[in-house]
Amino acid sequence: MTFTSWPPELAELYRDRGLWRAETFDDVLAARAGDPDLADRVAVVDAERSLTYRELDGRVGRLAAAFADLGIVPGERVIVQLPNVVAYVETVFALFRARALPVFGLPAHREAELVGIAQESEAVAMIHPGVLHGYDHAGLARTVAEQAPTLRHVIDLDELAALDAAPRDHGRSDPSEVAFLQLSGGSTGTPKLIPRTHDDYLYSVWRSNEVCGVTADTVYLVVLPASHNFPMSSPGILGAVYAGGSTVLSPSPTPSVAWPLVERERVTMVGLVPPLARLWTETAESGTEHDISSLETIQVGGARCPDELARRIGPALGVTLQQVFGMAEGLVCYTDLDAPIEVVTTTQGRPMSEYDQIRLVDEDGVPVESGPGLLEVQGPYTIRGYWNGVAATSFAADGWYRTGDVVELADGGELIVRGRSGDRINRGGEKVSAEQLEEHLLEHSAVRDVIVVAIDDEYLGERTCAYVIAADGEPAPKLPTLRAFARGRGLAEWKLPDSVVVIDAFPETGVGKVSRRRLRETLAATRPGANAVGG
Ligand code: OOB
Repeated sequence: MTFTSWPPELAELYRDRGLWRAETFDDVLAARAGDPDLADRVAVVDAERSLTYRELDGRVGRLAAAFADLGIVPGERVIVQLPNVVAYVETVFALFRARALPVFGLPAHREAELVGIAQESEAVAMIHPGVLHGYDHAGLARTVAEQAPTLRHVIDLDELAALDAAPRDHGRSDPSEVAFLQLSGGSTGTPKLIPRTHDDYLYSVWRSNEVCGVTADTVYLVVLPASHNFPMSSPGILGAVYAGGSTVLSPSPTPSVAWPLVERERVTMVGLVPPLARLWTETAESGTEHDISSLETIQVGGARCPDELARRIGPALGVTLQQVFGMAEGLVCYTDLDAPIEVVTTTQGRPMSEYDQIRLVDEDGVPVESGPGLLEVQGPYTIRGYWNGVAATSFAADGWYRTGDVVELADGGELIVRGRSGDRINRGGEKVSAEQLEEHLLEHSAVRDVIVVAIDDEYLGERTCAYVIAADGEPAPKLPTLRAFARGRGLAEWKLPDSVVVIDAFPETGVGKVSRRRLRETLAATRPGANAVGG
């Protein structure tokens, strides 16, 4: 187990200033359940079940004991690949109580992602949905277990519901230790696991609550996959728990499913990615029968929200818009709830902590006075290294995290995200590694070479386009063929290519050695309009 801690002088500063409060996630739940004002309030609810803080705490105690009975010991890793249901929250807190480390998988992950995650984390168990949207996760879990020798238990939702044992004392986690592993958005071949400690993550949670106005009266709706950092902690599920508010979990983000829940639970706050914000806005603009008037704040983040869309969200949905620019590695920026409309609609907000330190540099790491420049950051909730020290080049020599995002600073100190360097494509908030997709497509017999680039998309912001050189004597591969092939190699659905262009040769990049990155940049610069690129 390796995790890179903060330099001692910074850790001391963060503790001295009361940012790191030496609390654990389990302390927080136990304290809310033990608070007579909160114990009987709703903690978490989905379409079918609802639990108060007292009930959640009780279930967490029994489930934690059952995990211990399975032989899961403190420090061991457990992949949680569950949809947005109450059992998700029970499981995560039960693992915290048993002092095991949740590894946050997504229901959309398939063999390629899960095998990598299981191997890299040396997970001992995986908790999965069983059958979800007609997909057999049990079969997938077995396939993963065959390739990940550490995986001793695979548990589906039904088996999870049946787990029950007498609560007991599991001891207390060290708040400065790793609490869980989050996943990095744009992983290359090796999955990058993000170790987050109780101290640093809980700081990001309670500070988010301050900036976002979360209280015990907040009803937070989760429509994005719950494991994403955004609905998890910005301020998300954990923010709601920290404040003693309620979390509502929706199985789908579409208005037809989510809005009845908004109406029934009197939801006040939700986090959306831009494509969903557009869908919600357009649905509201054309009129709805659902009463969504309880909504106060809509947060939009995960990808750049177009200014034009940002201007429509507040009026259409009768809410305050808050832009969120964050990353699972740490730094989260918010626009203030009372910021001028111009700031809210054209910037991605300010770092939430006065202890966040940011700098802009050029490609060589040399500081640039004014932007745009590559954003680097260090602070009280930004990691200093990935799990097992992989991808060390993502960190500067002095330990600052190199985000890869190109940003500019507005007059008020807000960040404006202009783009990204590197090979990561942001497909409506879900990140695709061009390099990873290329590696898979290159295995196809009809592909001699391939470069994957982002092309603009009105709805998603960006989508993927694979420029393919066909292998000699093979027919030019078509889009459905390559999508089926990539799916068959176990890639998650959102990573499959959106379009394919067959070309005879890649453009000259002007460098002696062919650089794939330069090729990607050249192709992206000459990319045809989205409509011109068909399958
Ligand atoms: C969030 O986290 P990740 O780890 O899935 O992705 C982080 C990356 C950022 O480096 C940036 O490239 C992009 O996603 N991003 C945005 C953005 N928010 C995230 N790009 C432009 N505008 C935005 N508002 O996506 C995430 C984590 C916590 C809170 C919110 C989002």
